[in-house]
Amino acid sequence: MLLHPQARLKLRLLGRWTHLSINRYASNKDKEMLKEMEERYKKLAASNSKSLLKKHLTKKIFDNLKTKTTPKFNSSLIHCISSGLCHHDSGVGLYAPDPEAYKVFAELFDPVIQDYHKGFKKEDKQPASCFGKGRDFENLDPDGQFIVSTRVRCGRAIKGFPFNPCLRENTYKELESKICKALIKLTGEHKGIYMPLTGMDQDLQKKLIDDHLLFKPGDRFLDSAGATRFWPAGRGIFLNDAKNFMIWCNEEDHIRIISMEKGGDLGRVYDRMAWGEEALGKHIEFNRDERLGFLTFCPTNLGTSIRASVHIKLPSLMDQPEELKKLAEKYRLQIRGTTGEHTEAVGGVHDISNQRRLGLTEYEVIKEMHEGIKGLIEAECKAKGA
Ligand code: ADP
Ligand code: DAR
Repeated sequence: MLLHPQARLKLRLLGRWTHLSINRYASNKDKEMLKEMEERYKKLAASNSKSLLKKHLTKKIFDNLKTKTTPKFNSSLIHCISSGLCHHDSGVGLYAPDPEAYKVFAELFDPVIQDYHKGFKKEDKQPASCFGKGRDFENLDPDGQFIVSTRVRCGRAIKGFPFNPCLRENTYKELESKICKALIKLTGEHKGIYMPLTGMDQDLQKKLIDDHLLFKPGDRFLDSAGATRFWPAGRGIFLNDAKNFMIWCNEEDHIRIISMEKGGDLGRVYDRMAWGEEALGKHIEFNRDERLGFLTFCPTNLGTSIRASVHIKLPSLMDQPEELKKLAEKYRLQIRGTTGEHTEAVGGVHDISNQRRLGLTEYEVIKEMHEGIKGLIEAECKAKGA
């Protein structure tokens, strides 16, 4: 049975997630792999994909980068673009296999970063962290008319470690062990328990996912990016006693720090995440770049790496998709479905969050999202009254 080309490529690329180097391209196998990457690139270039990879990976840049590798982890271009080559419906289609990739493949990363983060140019620099105070952000929906729940998360990488395509089973477990040693030191409202995915009861895993607490397995974009190998080794979730603070271990990033609760109290949810990040940072050295801020696997999460979202019902606005799209652009908001990225809304509940994470302080990111949601609620009330 002939494998579908995409599956064949994925198996070949994933099957060979060894560290390719320039001289290894000299071997026949790697010449064949380079040829296959070029064929897949041509298909993407000829497709009607709307991904940022397609938009910014010109033939000139492709030829300049196709045999480059990163010095410490020997990552190559295929490690960066495999997901976008496999999935033309990607929004971005590009990941960094290790921290150095942002410099070695800057010719591709910089235009994608500038586009996604709405103008962060290659000469720009992430401002110093400034979390501010959550109390500055009042609850936008104290009567609970629109906002079902609020969530604020950030991603963190542990200094010295590469990202998914370069991780082996033992390094996933080493990362998990480092993270767990820090988690047991959390106190107060952040105190809780760590549950590894390995051996987790399937009903418990489904409940945690259904309650939006735990990540879903098998994301096809992450799979093709080499981010699901050795699953579920080294993956897990830390949950505090009140079930409103979570830490994800080795999903897409080494660490995701998440605060979430019913209702619209953004300030309280934000403070809980910020204090959790500060507490964890006392025991783990996060990887923060001078120019790009906190480094992450995906360039969309660089800088503050903060995504602040509401699950919200805006029935009148949802009936005017063009108006909603214009407002989302005006307020720099991203609209996702109920169960996260690349999903549809269920029961009229959308996940709406800030788009920009880089080029702003943490406080400014939350302020931008807070003002955006406020604007959407005002527009909804106007549309309802119309
Ligand atoms: P992220 O990249 O921030 O983790 P995803 O889109 O992958 O975001 O969503 C992860 C999970 O978080 C999904 O189950 C999604 O439904 C849930 N989620 C996101 N925002 C909210 C929110 N405001 N309230 C409840 N669940 C949320
Ligand atoms: N699915 C990829 C990722 C885009 C950004 N979201 C992340 N990193 N979870 C895409 O290109 O659509």
